[in-house]
Amino acid sequence: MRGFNEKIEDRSKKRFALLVDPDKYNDRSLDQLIRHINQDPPDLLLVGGSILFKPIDITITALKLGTKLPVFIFPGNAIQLSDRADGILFLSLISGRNAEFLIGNHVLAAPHLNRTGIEVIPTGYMLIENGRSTSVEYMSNTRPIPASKPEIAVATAMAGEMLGMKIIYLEAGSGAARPVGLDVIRAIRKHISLPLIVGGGISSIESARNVYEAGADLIVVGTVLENQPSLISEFCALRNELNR
Ligand code: 1GP
Repeated sequence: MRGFNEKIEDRSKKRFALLVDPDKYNDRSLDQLIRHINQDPPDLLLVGGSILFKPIDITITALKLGTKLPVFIFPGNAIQLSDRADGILFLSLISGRNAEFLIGNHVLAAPHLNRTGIEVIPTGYMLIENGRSTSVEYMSNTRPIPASKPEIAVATAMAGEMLGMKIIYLEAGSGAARPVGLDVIRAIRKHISLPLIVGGGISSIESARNVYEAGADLIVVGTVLENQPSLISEFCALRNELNR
């Protein structure tokens, strides 16, 4: 499936991705999630997390069998690989200065990805400060970009675009108290032409609307749907409304 890249490059539409952290679901809750997904489908499914106790293969297989959506790996590190996925967001943590997350994990993963042939999407991944420490920050041993310095975020996103990234992903951190600041999203939107993904801390329809209106092409929602999967249809309704 080569769908995701074409879809995401079509910036005329707003999109909604659901992030599934395999550790947060058991067989029963995953079945329930799949039922909600099929009632009102998001545009794609992402699977991964900063640290995982369960192999991602099992969750990816269940999502592939239970839904018709593209499933992409959202890897926390180079061991989160699976040939059952349609593709992978090949995240380079360009907001940080840790070579392992800029290129080291990619070198480890490249032979495996080459063998499996799944779609690889070069993604400039930027962690934006959010008032408290996040799993990404700790696990990647990097510092986020200060929320009060949109100019640093803009320059980082510009550099990502110049380096050939296909997407920029602005991350507040999973379960963040609030999403990436709207001023940061707006400033980046003004200066780059790549598709913009925004995730972390989007926990209400209102915050999703604000993030879309600030310039996000695709929003990623995970944590809030773990306990309230029925909200999927509300996020879909918002996306549909904005695409009308
Ligand atoms: C995390 O951006 C994703 O990497 C989603 O965040 O779990 O807070 O929705 P939430």
